[in-house]
Amino acid sequence: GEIGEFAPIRVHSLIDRLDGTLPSFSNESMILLSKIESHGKGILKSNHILEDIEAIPKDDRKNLTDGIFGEILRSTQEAVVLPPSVAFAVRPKPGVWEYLRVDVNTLTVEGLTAAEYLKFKEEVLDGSDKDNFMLELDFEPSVTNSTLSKSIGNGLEFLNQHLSAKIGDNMQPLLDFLRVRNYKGTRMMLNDKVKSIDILQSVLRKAADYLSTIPSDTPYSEFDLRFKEIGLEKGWGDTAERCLEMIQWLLQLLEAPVPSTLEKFFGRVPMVFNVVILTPHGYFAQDNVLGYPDTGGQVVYILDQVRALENEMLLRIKQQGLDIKPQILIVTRLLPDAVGTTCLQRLEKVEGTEHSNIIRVPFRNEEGILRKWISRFEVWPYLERFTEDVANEITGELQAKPDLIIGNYSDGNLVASLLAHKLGVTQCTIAHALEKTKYPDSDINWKNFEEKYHFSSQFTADLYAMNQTDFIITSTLQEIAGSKDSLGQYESHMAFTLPGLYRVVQGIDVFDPKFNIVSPGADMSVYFPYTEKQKRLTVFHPDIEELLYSPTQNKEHIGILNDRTKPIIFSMARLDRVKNITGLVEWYGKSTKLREMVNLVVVAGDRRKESKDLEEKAEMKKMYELIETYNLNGQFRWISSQMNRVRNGELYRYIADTKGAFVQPAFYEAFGLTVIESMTCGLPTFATLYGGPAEIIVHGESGFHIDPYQGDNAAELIVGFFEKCKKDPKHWDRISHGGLKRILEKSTLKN
Ligand code: UDP
Ligand code: LCN
Repeated sequence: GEIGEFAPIRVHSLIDRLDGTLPSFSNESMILLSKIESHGKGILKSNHILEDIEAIPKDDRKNLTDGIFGEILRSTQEAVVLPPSVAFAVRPKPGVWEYLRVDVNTLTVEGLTAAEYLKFKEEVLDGSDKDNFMLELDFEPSVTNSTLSKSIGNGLEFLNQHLSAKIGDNMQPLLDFLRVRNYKGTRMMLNDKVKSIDILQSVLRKAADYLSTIPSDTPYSEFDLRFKEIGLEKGWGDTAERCLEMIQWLLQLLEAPVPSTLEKFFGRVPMVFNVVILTPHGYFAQDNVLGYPDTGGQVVYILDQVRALENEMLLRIKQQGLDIKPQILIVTRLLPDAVGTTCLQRLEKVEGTEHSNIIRVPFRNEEGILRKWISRFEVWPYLERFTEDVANEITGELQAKPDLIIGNYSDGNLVASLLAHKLGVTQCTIAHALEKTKYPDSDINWKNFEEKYHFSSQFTADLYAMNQTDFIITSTLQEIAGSKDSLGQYESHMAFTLPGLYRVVQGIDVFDPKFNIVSPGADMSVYFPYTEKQKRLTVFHPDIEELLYSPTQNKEHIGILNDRTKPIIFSMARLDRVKNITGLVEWYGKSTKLREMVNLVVVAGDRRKESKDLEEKAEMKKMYELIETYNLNGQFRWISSQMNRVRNGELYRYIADTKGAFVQPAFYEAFGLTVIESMTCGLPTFATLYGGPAEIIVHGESGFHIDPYQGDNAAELIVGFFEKCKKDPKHWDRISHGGLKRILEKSTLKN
């Protein structure tokens, strides 16, 4: 009865099929279970389990893998061993998880809730203090979600269906919504004459009748007064044709709310004029910052997005017949000590826009303004006060409340959440990279990471923001729910534990319609194919040749390329550990064949000045050691970070002229703009199979996937490619074309 309704519901499709009974275990299953148990107390990853399966003689293995238990094992992500029990975290498909525990002595099986599984996991973690009263977090999804895999990341579509079902016959909320449309107090859409649904309907009919009698291109100004008289205000369209269209959609909606009409109608209702975009950390500027420790793709993404957004807003405002100047503010921190960049200026206009600015607000604490740069992992203590300061600054600047607040990365999303909550404004979240997925086991080992990375703060901020926000934009599907074989970045927040701190039993639902995928492209005026001869920026060639080949070694470049006729393999990234640039240098150093066939050039880190970033420092040291160990001079060039994007575009194309390739060797890449850039320039690309590139590239067609944990194989793959190109130069062209084709098909963010 009543209690049952509140008891946790256990839906264990796989486990139900196991039936909790012994007979479902074959002999082989038992052998395997004992084997897994024999590893002793601890956590096993899927590859360990696969190794255990492979150790079973081939013929016996078949019995094992054919059955339901085999099915479970194949989708097991993790097993927790605490003899005599073994618990399995099973992922039958992306975003769907089941947990079960087997007692190896009695061979009983029980299904577990996420909470029970996590508790069991906490027990095996050595040194973790047993906590019977640990905080448990459970975020219920916002609406009942679809569980169809194909609906992941198509939230808008789902919401339109949901909304049209919800509207049903009750049109009052729709009327209320339209009646309050205004810009700084000036009414739009409807005026006070429209008091009820009936009146609305008759006004719309009147307007439609009138509009169908006049030429479709009649400008709004010619019937402005007539509209006002019957109860309609500006905002329906700039011509008779567009007004009529919108009025007819609304008439249809009043009859019956069809999802597609709803989408068209709401797509046109003027709502967003002032946008605030938050990106607090780092160096955020338009010049001289790219390639610094925390200054990479996010900056490029936001600047491209702002230009595209402003264009779109201007177009829509005009087409709705409105005379309003939109405003976009990018809010970042002001860095008083950032000499040589604009990061010490309060206000900076975004190039190529009319109404978009960067506004900078300093980080403060009791002691005053924080003058120096600090790593993004250190910003947490400053963000609440920053939010207050930002609230004041933007109200002053906009003279209005923003209509939309967009957060970027964990810190920006936290500030956006606080601000949107405070001001009652719609919020959008963009993660760029969720660090939890980048650092393996950063949840269960959070204490080890804490001093350097403060993940307890960051993961908490992420969880809060992803649940607080109205919608989330991601670059790929994998970012949300991964793929058949890999975990999604958001998905990894569904259920996890930070032992001793809190346990998350329902962190996010990847089927939540708040997720929408918008894949960014590269700015095609900067990154275009090497074949577009007439557009090529040959003025940069002397500079680029100096960069690549000059015999001088200085703070800008070190290492000399002896043989200029060889193709170049190229990489460019911030010098983070996770980017694994030193890994690539090592693979190259070790591979005699690769060294014979190609030169290696990397742009990474800034040797022009002393680094303040721990990871960058360590990577630099490693790089110098590798140059020595493998005696790389003559075949390898290491170039300091390159901040001129336009010239970088030509650099990718110059590398393509050498018939070279781009290699992105990261241990994990959240999305990977350099991959997009190189493919857009027609440069064949090898990129990590962990993260975004797995989805961007179709292996063997539009580039290649490499496994950063298997350097020798990656080197072999690259050697194989260049050998094939030597025999058949068309092979290079095929991959080059394939990459470009893929980009043109996939990206939605175009300028
Ligand atoms: N970049 C650059 N100069 C450098 C290093 C990087 O211009 O020295 C640019 C690169 O072209 C790309 C961005 O910074 O546009 C890096 O984005 P990506 O998504 O590859 O990685 P992130 O740095 O965001 O992790
Ligand atoms: C941050 C990253 O690490 C990259 O993978 C993305 O491409 C970039 O942000 C832009 O979203």
